[in-house]
Amino acid sequence: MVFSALGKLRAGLKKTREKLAGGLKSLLSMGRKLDEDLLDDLEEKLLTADMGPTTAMSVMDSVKDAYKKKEFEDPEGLYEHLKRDLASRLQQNVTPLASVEGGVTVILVVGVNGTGKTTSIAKLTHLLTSEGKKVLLAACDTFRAAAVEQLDLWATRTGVEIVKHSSGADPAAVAFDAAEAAVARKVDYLIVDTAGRLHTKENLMKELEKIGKVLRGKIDTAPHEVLLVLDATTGQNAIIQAQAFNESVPLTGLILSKLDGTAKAGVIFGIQNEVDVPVKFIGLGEKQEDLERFSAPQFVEAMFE
Ligand SMILES: Nc1nc2c(ncn2[C@@H]2O[C@H](COP(=O)(O)OP(=O)(O)O)[C@@H](O)[C@H]2O)c(=O)[nH]1
Ligand SMILES: [Mg+2]
Repeated sequence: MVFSALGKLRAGLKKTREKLAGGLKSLLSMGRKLDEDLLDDLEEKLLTADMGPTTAMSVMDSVKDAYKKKEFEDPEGLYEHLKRDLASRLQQNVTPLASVEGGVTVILVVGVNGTGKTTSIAKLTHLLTSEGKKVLLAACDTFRAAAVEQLDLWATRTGVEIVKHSSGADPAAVAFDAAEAAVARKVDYLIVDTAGRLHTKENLMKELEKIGKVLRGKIDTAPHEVLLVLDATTGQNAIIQAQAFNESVPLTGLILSKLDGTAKAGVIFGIQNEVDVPVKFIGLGEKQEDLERFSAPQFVEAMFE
């Protein structure tokens, strides 16, 4: 059976749908009266959801405001209001993946170790090559021995070339060779894997700046995208990581990974409410086919219907 994109998303979001949407629905459709008591219960429910307290309180402000203005008259109307409110928080600044006309588009992929950077690069490579784009990979995570090998394996599987040095090499030197090769081979996309050591923020920043500078030496508008990978299963930690990275690296987009099977996908509302960077891709598994371009209306449909 072929899974449609929405079917796969629906399957991935099943646990969140049951927990978040199901929880709200059962609270708001028990034939209860629409009163302050119900609003208190709703607030309690939202505060324990993965969107985080800041976003939960902001949603409650919107609900209370609409309640005062009598914008809905029963719990079902309140549920519809909630759905619209949450959906609207996902639709800000949505921009497609950068694409440099007639040149190389450079994508820098950053994030904490284990969030899914390398796997997401493989999935993005598959998505772009299946659309006829020529992709080159740069193994700039030289910090861990297995990292270069892992990306190399994905290059073979996805049928693209890779620029790599041995592990322990200077990431900027890899970036230099990769940028040169990308221009010479006229690729459409150069995707750069990086190390993720957030606990030494200064070092990480310096390294990413150095990689950026070296890339610009060959491709003067690079990087065109800086994508941060966030692991949805870490819940509110993902919000904290997005804030921390966004303070030190100018991010252009987010990849929310591991949405398959987690009950914590509600974290996306917190991420988009508290960090002004759009989710561009979502990861729904470990295989190269398991990445989708983010669509807020589809996501909301899969989450609530
Ligand atoms: N279930 C699931 N696992 C994922 C997803 N993305 C990555 N992983 C797994 O998460 C682990 C860490 O991924 P990796 O790409 O090595 O992370 P990195 O350290 O950031 O490069 C691996 O076991 C991946 O297979 C996803 O969307 N869904
Ligand atoms: Mg990696």
